[in-house]
This record gives sequence, C-alpha cells and structure tokens, in this order.
Amino acid sequence: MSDDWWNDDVPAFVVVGRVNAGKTATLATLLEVDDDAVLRVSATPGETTEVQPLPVIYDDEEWIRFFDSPGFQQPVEAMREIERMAGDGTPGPDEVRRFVEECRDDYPDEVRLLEPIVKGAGILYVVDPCKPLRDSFVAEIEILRWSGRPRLALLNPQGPPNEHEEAWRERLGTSFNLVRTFDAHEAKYDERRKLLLSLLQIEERHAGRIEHVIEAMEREWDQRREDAAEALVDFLEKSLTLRTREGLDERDQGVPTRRERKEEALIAEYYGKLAKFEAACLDRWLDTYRHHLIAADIDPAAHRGLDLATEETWRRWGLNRWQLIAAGAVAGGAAGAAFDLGVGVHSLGAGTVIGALGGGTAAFLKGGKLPELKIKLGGGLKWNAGDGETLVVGPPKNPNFPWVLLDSMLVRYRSILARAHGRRDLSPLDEGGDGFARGFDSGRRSLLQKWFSSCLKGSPDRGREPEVFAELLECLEEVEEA
Ligand SMILES: Nc1nc2c(ncn2[C@@H]2O[C@H](COP(=O)(O)OP(=O)(O)O)[C@@H](O)[C@H]2O)c(=O)[nH]1
Ligand SMILES: [Mg+2]
Repeated sequence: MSDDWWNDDVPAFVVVGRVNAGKTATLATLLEVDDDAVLRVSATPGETTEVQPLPVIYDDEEWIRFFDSPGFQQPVEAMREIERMAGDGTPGPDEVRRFVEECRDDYPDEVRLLEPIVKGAGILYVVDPCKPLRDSFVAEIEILRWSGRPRLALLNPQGPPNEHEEAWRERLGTSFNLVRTFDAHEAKYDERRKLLLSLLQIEERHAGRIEHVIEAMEREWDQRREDAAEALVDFLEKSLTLRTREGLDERDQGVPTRRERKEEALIAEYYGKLAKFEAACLDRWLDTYRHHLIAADIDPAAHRGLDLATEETWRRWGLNRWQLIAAGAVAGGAAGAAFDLGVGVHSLGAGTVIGALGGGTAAFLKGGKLPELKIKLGGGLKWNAGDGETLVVGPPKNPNFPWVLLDSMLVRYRSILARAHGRRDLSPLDEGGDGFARGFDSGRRSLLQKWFSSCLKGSPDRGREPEVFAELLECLEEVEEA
C-alpha cells in the first residue's frame, strides 16, 4: 500500500471477517457503490487480495476512511501464534502488534487486516449468522478482542433465520462493544444511517468527524428527494399534456384503411413517447440515488405499469371510483365527463350519474366491466383552414389515467430505494405491491386533481406548481417510510 494509506487525523474502520462473509457487499451498500470496478463483490473467494482504502469525502475533505480486507485465512493458527507470543500471560494489543511485525510471511492475510487495526482503526466484523459458530470463528473473535480496538459486530444473514444466530449473538456480545444486524443485500437508507450512528457509539474519539458525515448524508438525502420530486413533476406534466398529431390528406380521408393505419401509428407514437418520458424520469431517479448497474427497463409495446386496460392495474393503482368522483367534484368538474356534473359524492345517486354519462365512464362508475383503454381523438377531428383534417391522439379519457401514472411511478420509486448497492444481480426493479394513491387524503387528492386537469387540458397551472411540488415531495417521503 502507498505511504499515505494511514492518516492519524482521519478516523478509520476496517471491515474484517471470513472470505465470503459479505464484507465487500456490506461496504458497497453502506457507501452506495454498485460498481465492481470499485468494490468487487463476488462469490469467488480470493478476489480481494489487498486491503483497500475507501475514503468518505464531502466538500473535498476526507472525513472517514474505511478499509476493505481480504479476510481471515488461517485464524486458528494465527491465534495460536499470538498465544505463544504471550507465553504464560494473556494476549493483548502488544502481542497483536508483534504478530503484525513478525509474521507477515506466514500469515499474509491476517497481517494485512490487522495492520490498520494496530495503527488505530476501529473494527467492523462481518459474519453470516446462518452459519454454525465454529472454532475458527471463535479464533477470529479472540484475535480481534485482543487488539483492544473499538469493535462492532455486523450480522449479515445470507439465508433464512436459523438456530445458529443465538449462539453468535451470545459469543459476540461478550467480545464486541456492539452487535448489530446489517443485511448487505437489503439494507436501506435508515439502516445505513444507523450503522454510522453505531460507529459513533463505539469510537468516541472522532465523534465530530463521524457526526459530520451523518449530517452530510442526511442533507444529501433531502436534496436527492427534492431532485426526485422535480423529475416527477416534470414527468407528470409532460405525460399529461402529451398529444401526438398528424394531418390527413384527401386520400387518407377517402380510404378507410389508410386512415386507420395512421390512427394506429399515432397511438403507437403516443405510447412510445409516454414510455420515453417514463424512462427519463426513472433514469434520473437511478442516477440521483447512485445506481448505475440497473437500468429502467420499459417496453413501450406493453406500456408496462401504464396499461389501463388490465384489471390488475385498476385494482392496484389509482383511486377507486368514489375517490375519483370526490376528487373530480372538488377540482371543479375538470377531469372528464364524470366530473362535469360538479356534484359531491353524497348527492350522487348512481342512476343520475349513469344517466348523464356515456360509454366507458358509465361502466366504470357502475362498477361493472372495466372500460377498455381507448385513445379518443383527443382534440377531436380538427379542420384546419383549407388543408384538411388533423388527427390528434391523447390523453386517454380515462379519469384514472393521471393517478395510475403517478402510482406506477411511486411504486418504482419504492423499489429503487429498496435496492441495496451491494447487490450485483441484474434483476429488474420490483414493481410488486400496492400503490399509494388510494391512501391519499382528500386535500392531496383535490390539489393534485386540479393540477392534473389543467395539464390534461394542455395548459398546466403554473401558479399551483409550487404547491404540487411540495405535495409530491411529501408523497415521496411517505413512500420512503412505507
Ligand atoms: N443473499 C445474500 N448474499 C450475500 C449477502 N452479502 C453478500 N452476499 C453474497 O456473498 C458473496 C460474497 O460477498 P462479498 O461481499 O464479496 O464477500 P467478502 O469475501 O466477505 O468480501 C457474493 O456473491 C455476494 O453477493 C447478503 O446479505 N445476502
Ligand atoms: Mg471482499
């Protein structure tokens, strides 16, 4: 390692444990590194051969330094060696130091990981509590205890809970300052923050610097949420105002198949653009949350997450029919035919509504068969002076369209935030689980409905935008906490 690998002014923590315990994955998740070129997470033992420094830098200054290590290879033999050095006495920091100075040739791995520890680094000992607590692990625990350095044990379960965990907890509890669970494949922001708080607990000497990192991380997290809300407002506005159009000449008007082909092409173009907006927002979110390995995978043909025609979508996302009516009524009858009635839920006899409505919306309100997605000719057929007809497609007349759009994004936001950076699999973002819109209170529903309606009409209400931004920001925070 280069000469400046150690700096007395910067608190340091070295991650140790058995090969494949998940040391590198733990650091990758904690520090949000999803790049194997920086932190190699691998099931192949022996891929990490050096102790690797990972500086935590904010505002051009290094505040904490972590070290990733290859891990113990011969813990039992190393323990015996250190015991031998102590003779009749109990081994302690002096013997561990001597071991580092004298035993590099015979125990290269143990010496490498103990080197920063004897210099003054704190210890993060990663174990898989699903494995039985064998003697070789007890040897590791003993060596680390003898070092006398502040030490935190991290349980990183790589399988379902089993009977071994209790033995681990008991043994670690007697030899470590603190025992915590940190699942390198599952840990989210809150667990990462708690891990840093644990460092504060075991290493008081550098409290100021560790606190600084925690505060910087919290500030950055709020900033990211604001960026995410901005991207979301942008996406909703673009999607709700979207229209595709195409002029029809005399031949198109005369030959029905030509006209139909043009209609279909316009509808496809409409969905293609919608999918692009969706991808742009998700890409921005992934970037904001430092994910480079996974990509937003959107198939415009299936318009995933936006497929209003499937019953599944209706069940999971968007508002239910009465919430929609209420939101529309408050919004002043702006969300399609259903809301033109301008009446509240209570005065609304189903018969009246159905009588007043036609087509898909009526079926929707009745609770019968769900309406099929039909892109109406949004602006109607427009005649431009002299040069024929213009076909305009979008937005779908379905009153739940904006809510389904919003909900499908919130569900993806949840899965982006749930994705731990220590994972190296490429499984797509999980879109499972229910949406959030149905849980919105009426104030939020009506505010958003008013703004949605202005967008759907093609003229977004700019005056309302700050309020909408603040509301969606709050929404994202709720999704994070859900
Ligand atoms: N399921 C699961 N696998 C994990 C977890 N942590 C690490 N792994 C896997 O275990 C293997 C070794 O992980 P790595 O971090 O490279 O271990 P290291 O040798 O201690 O650095 C990799 O294939 C990881 O994906 C975990 O929390 N859950
Ligand atoms: Mg490793």
